[in-house]
Amino acid sequence: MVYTPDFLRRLYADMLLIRRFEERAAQLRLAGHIPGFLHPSIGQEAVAVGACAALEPQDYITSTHRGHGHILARGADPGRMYAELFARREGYNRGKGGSLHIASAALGIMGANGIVGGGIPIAVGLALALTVRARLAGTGAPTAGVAVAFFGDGASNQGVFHESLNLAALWRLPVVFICENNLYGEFTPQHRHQPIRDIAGRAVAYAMPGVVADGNDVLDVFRVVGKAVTDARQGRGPTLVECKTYRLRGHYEGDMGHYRPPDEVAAWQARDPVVTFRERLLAEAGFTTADLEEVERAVEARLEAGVRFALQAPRPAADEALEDVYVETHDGSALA
Ligand SMILES: Cc1ncc(C[n+]2csc(CCOP(=O)(O)OP(=O)(O)O)c2C)c(N)n1
Repeated sequence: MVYTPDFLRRLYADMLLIRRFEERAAQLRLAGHIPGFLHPSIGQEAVAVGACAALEPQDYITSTHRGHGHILARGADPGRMYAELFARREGYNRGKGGSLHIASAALGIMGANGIVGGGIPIAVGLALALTVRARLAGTGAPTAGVAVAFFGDGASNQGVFHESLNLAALWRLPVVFICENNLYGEFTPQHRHQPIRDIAGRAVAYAMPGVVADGNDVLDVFRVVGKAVTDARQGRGPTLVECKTYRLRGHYEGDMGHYRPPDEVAAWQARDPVVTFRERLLAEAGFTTADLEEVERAVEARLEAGVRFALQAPRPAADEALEDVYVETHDGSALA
């Protein structure tokens, strides 16, 4: 497959945006601007960017506690994301979601989720809604869009993962399950919590395709997820995609990662998805250093403006705490 320079540039810019966004967020947290935990996805940028590049505006995603990358790859504004991390009113969820719970219906981001596995059944529900919507529209298309659930290797041990795959396969729903196997669930290596290597193999139990992608290669992720998305869009049902990758930082910002062998970390650092893609663009795609420096300056400028915007944004008032938590009924009383 031949990709246009614009497309390749966009993939690089999006991966770099995620990398620098999170590096900056870690500094801002140390400086006291971010309450609560941060779970960086540094090292996993190729999964978010490759997968979201295969989606269209009408599609939906659900995300996890490690969700900044998915949300940025879906087109979120870094300023509004920083505002959310800083608990400011201009954030995507008026400062009440924080790092772990960013949602934007306008961007098709139906929630990052602090509950491990929590986004998987939501994506199945979205996929069902998309098929119902297509039927009501009467266009004859099998679906009005595709839903994608991002989750980790640890989440694939949750009961809800199995229930969701079962129902999605049974009803041939337009959903793509993307497992980011970064080899650890919190501080536990994969071989200590699963008797398998390839999580994609779990698809067999639900009679759906299970495919492995190189999660550190943005073009491989795009290719594999692209096929799964096309299948879902054309009514052929769900796919389980496993992206083999690695988180280069701790489970949360501040975790020093002493449970990991240094040679393992070094081996994956040598396969850094942002650095290796940059090298490929220079060696194989005709980009010059000056081209990429221009992209890098634009990313820095966007983030700089985003931080300034968020630092100036107002904080919510205490009495706003329960707004948007309960649905108002016709007479204004709250539904529990
Ligand atoms: C239902 C539930 N159980 C346990 C936790 C605590 N917890 C937070 S992150 C995590 C590990 C998740 O691992 P994985 O799904 O592989 O995602 P990763 O952190 O590797 O991105 C756990 C157990 C939780 N948040 N929710």
